Amino acid sequence: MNELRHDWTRAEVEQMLNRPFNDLLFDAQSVHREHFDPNAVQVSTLLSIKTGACPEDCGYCSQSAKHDTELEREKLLPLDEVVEAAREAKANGASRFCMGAAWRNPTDTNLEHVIEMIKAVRAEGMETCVTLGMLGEQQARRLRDAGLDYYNHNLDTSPEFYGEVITTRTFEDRLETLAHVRAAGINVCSGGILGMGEARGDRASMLCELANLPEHPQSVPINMLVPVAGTPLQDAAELDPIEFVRAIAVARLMMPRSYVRLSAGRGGMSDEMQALCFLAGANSIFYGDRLLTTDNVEEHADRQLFARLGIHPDETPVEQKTCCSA
Ligand code: SAM
Ligand code: DTB
Ligand code: SF4
Repeated sequence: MNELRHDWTRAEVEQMLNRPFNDLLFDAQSVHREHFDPNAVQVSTLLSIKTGACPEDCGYCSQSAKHDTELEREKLLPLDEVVEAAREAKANGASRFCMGAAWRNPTDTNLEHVIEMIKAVRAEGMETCVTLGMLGEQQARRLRDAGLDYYNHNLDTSPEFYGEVITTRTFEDRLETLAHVRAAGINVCSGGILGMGEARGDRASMLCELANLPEHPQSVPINMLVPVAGTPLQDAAELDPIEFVRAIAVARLMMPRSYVRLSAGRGGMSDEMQALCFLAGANSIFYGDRLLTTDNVEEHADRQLFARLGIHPDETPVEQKTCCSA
């Protein structure tokens, strides 16, 4: 199980998801400890730098202009507010600062502003990640030249289920953006959302797509749907937590050297479920009271959870995580 594979079939991944839970978790934890400190969790903090009024129609999202949510739109934040938020995140123990903008894609002028933010946040001694929507080849290179560490762009779900959730851009569009990011030499952060009404086979298929990319994404965020009132998915049936843990374990087995992030949706998870996710190989979280537009777990609760589990924040510098491993 040590080799990095890029030739998974949906059927074999489904079989992995179907395994007896104890066998699956044992193997995932064993593989996890071959590659990582089992008690270290990477800590990232999110900031929405441009909020709402997005032209895309992603069925889960509070920020789509096509859904009638209560969200207040906000223009691109001024640089000083971003730097202040990054300083606070660092003081609270985060090592990576992730900035998200509700765009279909950034204009070149947008990109100029974001580049200023990336440089300023890096100057504070933090790793940087941005998620700005679709990206052209040249734009990816400009971000690389600015020193960007990670670009987040999720596949979100399986190619088969995708059309049920998003119609304004295709699964292939997403693969193309990821190719541009990879070609520029920026670390890829890509994962998806579970609990949108997809079948187990769709979870298998999404994991297959992620692991069969030419390089495994260095960071794989697995979000549990945060149901937002006014979105088409507001009433989606809750996913069995055990199914979610299974998907984390299989992600760990398929992408043994990637950081698997227990992402949005932790607010709806018990401490015990999160502990199972860490046991299954999750080793990154979003920390801070807010995600982009919705509430996250409160910081004091996360500190308590880390203390109860004997987990410490991961401090590996980005240089040691980049390239060559995937
Ligand atoms: N607009 C950019 C884009 O879509 O590429 C970046 C921001 S978008 C909010 C980033 C990711 O957050 C989405 O791809 C999705 O996976 C996740 N996300 C958004 N809303 C969510 C929700 N309600 N629950 C869980 N995950 C969510
Ligand atoms: C990711 O996979 N999850 C983060 C980040 N990448 C940008 C976003 C989660 C958003 C949750 C809903 C919200 O707060 O708007
Ligand atoms: Fe826009 Fe991103 Fe939300 Fe989709 S997920 S509606 S692209 S902000």
